[in-house]
Amino acid sequence: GETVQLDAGVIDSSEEGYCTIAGHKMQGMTFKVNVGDGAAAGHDHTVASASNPHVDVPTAAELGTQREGFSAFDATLQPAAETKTHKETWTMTEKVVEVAPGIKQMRWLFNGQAPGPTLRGKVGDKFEITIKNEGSMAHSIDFHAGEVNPDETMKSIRPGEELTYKFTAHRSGIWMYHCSTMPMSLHIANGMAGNVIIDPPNLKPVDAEYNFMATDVFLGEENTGADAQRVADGRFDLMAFNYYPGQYDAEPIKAKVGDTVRLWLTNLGPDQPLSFHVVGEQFDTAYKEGAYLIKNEDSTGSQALDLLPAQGGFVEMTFNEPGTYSFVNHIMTNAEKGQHGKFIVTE
Ligand SMILES: [Cu+2]
Repeated sequence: GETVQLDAGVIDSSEEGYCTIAGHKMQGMTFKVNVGDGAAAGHDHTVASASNPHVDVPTAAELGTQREGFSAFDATLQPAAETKTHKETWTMTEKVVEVAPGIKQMRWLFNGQAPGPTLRGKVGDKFEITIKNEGSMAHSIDFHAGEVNPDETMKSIRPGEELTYKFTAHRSGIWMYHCSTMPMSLHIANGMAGNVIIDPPNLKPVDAEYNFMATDVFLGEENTGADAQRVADGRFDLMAFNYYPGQYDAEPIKAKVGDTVRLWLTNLGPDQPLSFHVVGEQFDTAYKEGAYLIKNEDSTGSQALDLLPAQGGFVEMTFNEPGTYSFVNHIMTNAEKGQHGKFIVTE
């Protein structure tokens, strides 16, 4: 609420000014003093996000704004199918879709979606997934949930060709899969990854299960997709759960007081770490890479589950009071880039 006045004396050449509080200059709190022959100076919209040469990157305030017609990726997870052999056929395609508010670009897709379809089964189940390349470039697949000879099963498949990838789930856990055609970082960044859940024994019943995959978002040209050089340099523009920044702020997930929920998490990367936290909650059960960190057996709790790219786990918690509970990557700058969402809990 205060005002100060600065006497800068006579300014006889053009110069720039900015807020000296850390980070404010980067956020665009700058001005120019143009000294010339009296002609009006042009506007300068230079802000941090303009460092992407292709698009204006949405700001934290623009991400997650609720708007007409928006539909978030459905994070609801269904129980494992009652079958011992899971047979599916997936296409591999490329398609222009909205990847952030107001931004469309090419995505590379398993079965028309990013993240790709989730597979769920039990230890001992067999999986036979046929992938048909209906795209314009070579793709492939690598399921971490199985042990196979990579030379044959993970080979690149040319457009018009197909391959059936067979594996048996010998161990439980939540496993990443991804296109393994080079550069893998670019195929994953453009949408070609997902997860396979092999239920650990004796999972307790819960009121709802959700599936959140952490993903780095790279922007680029509409007709090509993520800027390959920026991906190679690790210069991500936004961050997301399930490939779209802020989508569960735009369309929050609903729950009831007393609900116990299980949140399955994988970090698809390609590069950034995840520290998953729910504001106002504590996890009474946390499972990471095949082991329980805590198991709702005494009064211990957990505040954040850390997952590096390709790691997975789950957390469980109970909503005891109505309210708005945000879930975030507690690497806060990544939350502010869109790795953030909300549960709205009502009576
Ligand atoms: Cu691919």
